[in-house]
Amino acid sequence: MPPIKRTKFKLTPEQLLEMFHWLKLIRAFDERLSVLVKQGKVRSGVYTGIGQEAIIVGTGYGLRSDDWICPLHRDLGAFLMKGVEPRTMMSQMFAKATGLSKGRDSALHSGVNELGIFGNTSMLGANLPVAAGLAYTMKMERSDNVVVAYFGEGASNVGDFHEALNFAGVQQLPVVFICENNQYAYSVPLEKTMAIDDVAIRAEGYGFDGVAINGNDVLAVYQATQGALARARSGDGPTLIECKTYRWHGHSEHDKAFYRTDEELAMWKSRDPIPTFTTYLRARHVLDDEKLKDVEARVKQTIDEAVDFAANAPDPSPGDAITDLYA
Ligand SMILES: Cc1ncc(C[n+]2csc(CCOP(=O)(O)OP(=O)(O)O)c2C)c(N)n1
Repeated sequence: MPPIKRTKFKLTPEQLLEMFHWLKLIRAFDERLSVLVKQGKVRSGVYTGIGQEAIIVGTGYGLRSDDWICPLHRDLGAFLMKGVEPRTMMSQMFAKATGLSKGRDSALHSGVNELGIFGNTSMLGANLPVAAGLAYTMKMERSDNVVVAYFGEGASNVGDFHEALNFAGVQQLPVVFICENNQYAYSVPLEKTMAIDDVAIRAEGYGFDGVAINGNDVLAVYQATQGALARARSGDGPTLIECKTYRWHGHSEHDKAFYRTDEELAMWKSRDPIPTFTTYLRARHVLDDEKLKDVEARVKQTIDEAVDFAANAPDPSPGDAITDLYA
């Protein structure tokens, strides 16, 4: 048998194709949601991450099932990668009884303990001290699990971010902080919220490494994450990875994003992570027309099935409103 060709990160052609499938699936999930919002089918605010998928795939690929993630509002793809079925995620967005929180929240605050997904709250950055706390537990239990915590550059300006990084640095916690720097915090551009160019340099103030990378390059994100995970697992503490990217849609689907220019959007669309990776895979003979068609057909089938399932799923029953309470 000929030797398996691998990338320098030891990814086989099958694994590269799997990453490609994830990119396409997460893009398609968000794109369909965007349409469904306009059709009035979604009972939640929708904050798509279209254009930012390489960050979710590059960080999520290769995470262990007993690692934890702390996602924020724009990270629905991270739920999928960590094992939530697309039909369950779609049900969640439709606020159906088959969703994660059984139709009892505005869709964005659920977690799944069994899958290692910590539900976030609406307060920006509040997931980061929680991530540090989770990582502290892992350290106390002497496990080699890691927490991956996501946040936007806007969230890096709130106090919680700084407290979390400080604690993680002091305690050398197994946590990887992933900044999705998409250039805007709602309508506010980066230069109006920070006097520095790179969020990554904030890590230095807390005694650990920060690196700024191209967040639209899935392999660059994967490589940086793998290094950070290895350090965290071996007790060498946290890392901050700032992924430079751009969100194509408004802050949420109800935001027309008039605060930015068409030229700026076009420039970032030319850096779309999916065609870039497609070209790479074709050049390495990992992807051809037939395989591309196959991936696209599977993605469409998955999304169609998820929407069908969610649309036909039962609504929550009023009697369930007070079940699953802790007190
Ligand atoms: C503490 C706090 N302040 C303000 C808000 C309102 N808010 C929600 S999302 C958002 C912008 C977030 O920007 P960023 O952190 O860069 O993430 P992005 O949405 O760009 O992914 C703001 C200001 C909030 N939810 N919490």
